[in-house]
Amino acid sequence: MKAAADGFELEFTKPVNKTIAENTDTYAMTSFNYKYHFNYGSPIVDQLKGVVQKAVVAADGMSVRLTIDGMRLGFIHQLKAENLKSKTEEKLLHDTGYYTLNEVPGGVLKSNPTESMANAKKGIVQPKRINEMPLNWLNGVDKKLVVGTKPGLKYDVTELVVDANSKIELTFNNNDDMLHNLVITQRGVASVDKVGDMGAALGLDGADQNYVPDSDLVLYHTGIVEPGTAEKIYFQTPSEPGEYWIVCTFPGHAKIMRAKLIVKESS
Ligand SMILES: [Cu+2]
Repeated sequence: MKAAADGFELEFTKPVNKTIAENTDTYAMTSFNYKYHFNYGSPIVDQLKGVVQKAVVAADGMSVRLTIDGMRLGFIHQLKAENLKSKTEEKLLHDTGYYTLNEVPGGVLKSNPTESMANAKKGIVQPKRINEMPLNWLNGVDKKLVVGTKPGLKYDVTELVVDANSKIELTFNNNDDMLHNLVITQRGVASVDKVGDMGAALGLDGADQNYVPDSDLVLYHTGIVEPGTAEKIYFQTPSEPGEYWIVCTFPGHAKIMRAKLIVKESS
């Protein structure tokens, strides 16, 4: 794995299957950093997905040149190619590569920013919206939850029960014909009331931040989910058991559109 100004070049020991290698969906790139430098096992922070725009296979099939949006200097880049095979149908011995990008050939990084990076530049950073499973969840998720919507400003659940400190994948399906989001708030009904009020105060100017107020009372959230679409978020449940809330902070919805998230002492 070698860095280029706008992507990576992958070299192989055997010619690759051209059809698979030319498909950009074969590759997944994520960049991240560690919270504390040089400390193995330190938490991963600032994880961001890149977008593979182009994959060009060399004539001899021994290398692939990827053009990728979202590369970042100073970050560790993880590149996965789980389904890549050789011409003779063998899988890769190591399907994941890591590269710390401190500099690029030519000196100037030419990788285009992704949409989330462009938003970050505009000052909209929403670190509590985590759409990719954190790389350090080595054993995957503890529980998968699915929440849908119903006409009349309703989620299709009134109550969800989870263990404290568990790793959750939550899929929010908006089957309704209106815009909605899903915000998890701090313990207690006073917290959800306050977050609702703050969301309402953002008014229609809140679109850039998905109508989610910037507050410690917000634990995790999705973006605004369009009718007929879905969004997945990942979060670790609080360590303190109790009644937390799920609320839609789209203007006018917060008073009615709620569900309870009951956190139990972990078993
Ligand atoms: Cu709503």
